[in-house]
Amino acid sequence: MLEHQWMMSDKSDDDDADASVLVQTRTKTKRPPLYKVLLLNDDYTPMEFVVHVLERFFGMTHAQAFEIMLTVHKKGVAVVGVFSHEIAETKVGQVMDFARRHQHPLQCTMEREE
Ligand code: TYC
Repeated sequence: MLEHQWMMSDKSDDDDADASVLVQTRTKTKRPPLYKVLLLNDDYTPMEFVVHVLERFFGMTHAQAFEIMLTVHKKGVAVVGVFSHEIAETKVGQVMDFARRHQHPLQCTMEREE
């Protein structure tokens, strides 16, 4: 019985500063960042090829694709779409792979939106 005396005098186990205190925290849900997919101009990729890329991978009509292609041709670069990181990476990969397979130097990149 003497061995159990310490249990009665030990007060360090049930103070008000213990782990059973629950704190309500705010649920702050930040939306994930978006990424711009950019098409770059060059001197060699045929205009028709760029138009085809924009129709095929970015769902543009022929008229939309032609307009964006001309913007890139004149200004050097244009945003061709805004996507999640994963979708943007996929689009860039698809365009780069398609251009390489056709031996065109067309460049496509992505950039995080502000
Ligand atoms: N500048 C190219 C030409 O004159 C056409 C072109 C347009 C190339 C857009 C790339 O992203 C591009 N043939």
